[in-house]
Amino acid sequence: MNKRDFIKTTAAASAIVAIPSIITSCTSEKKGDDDQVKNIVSSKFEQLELGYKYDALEPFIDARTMEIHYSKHHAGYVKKLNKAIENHPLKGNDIYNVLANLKDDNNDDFLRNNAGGHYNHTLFWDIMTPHKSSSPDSKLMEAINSEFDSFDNLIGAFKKAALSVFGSGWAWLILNRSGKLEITTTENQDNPLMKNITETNGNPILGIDVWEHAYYLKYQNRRSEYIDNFIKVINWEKVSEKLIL
Ligand code: MN3
Repeated sequence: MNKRDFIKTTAAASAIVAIPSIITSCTSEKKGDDDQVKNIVSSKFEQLELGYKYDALEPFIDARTMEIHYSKHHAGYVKKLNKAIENHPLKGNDIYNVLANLKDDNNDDFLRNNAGGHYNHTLFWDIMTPHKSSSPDSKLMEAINSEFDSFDNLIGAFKKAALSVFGSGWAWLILNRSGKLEITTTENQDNPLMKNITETNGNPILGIDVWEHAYYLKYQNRRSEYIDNFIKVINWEKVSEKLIL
C-alpha cells in the first residue's frame, strides 16, 4: 500500500474517532476519595481563553469586533448551551458527542444553535493568529495539492464558498469521511460534525464565520474584503495540527 492509499484508508476511520484537543468542554472532577470511582462529570461547558488580545489581529480583524464577538456572541452561546443541555438526554456528553447526536428536529434546535455556536467559535479563535509567517506543513500541503492541485486553488475555492453562503453561516475546510479534504458550507451555527443534520460530514480543520456580526462593524457589506483579510491571519500551523490522518 503506498502512502497515499494508506492515508485514505486510515483517515476514514480516524476521522470518526479522532478527538482534536481544541475544546475541553466537559470537566471531570473527583469529589473526594469515596467518590473517586464515580468520576463525577460536570456538564458545564466553558469558553476557552482567547490566545491573543482583542487588537492583535488589527488591521485585518478589528479590536471592537473581536471584543463583541468573543465576549458577547460566543459567551452568549456558551451560556445558552449550558441551559439547553440541562434537561436534554445528551447531558454529560462532550461537545463532539453532542454535535454528532443532535437530531434534525425542532426539539433539538435550541441545543443545536448553541452547541454549534460554541464549537464553531472555539475553532475560529484557534485558527487565527497575529503572526503572519505560518504556512501549511508538508502533510497538509500534500493533501491540498492532492485535492485542489495548488494552495492558491484551495484559497480560491474557500473564498468562493464563503461568498456563496446566503445569510448567516460558515464555510469550512474539512477532512471528510473518505479521508479527503473538502470545502463545504453550513447555515446558521450548523457544522459538519452534525452528522444527522448536514449533508457533508467530517472534521473541520478551518472555518470562517460569515455572519454579519463577524465583519459588519469594519467591512459593512464588503464580505469579500473581510474574507481576503481573514485569510491573511489564518494560523496554518494550527490548521495543519488538526489534520489528523
Ligand atoms: Mn460569530
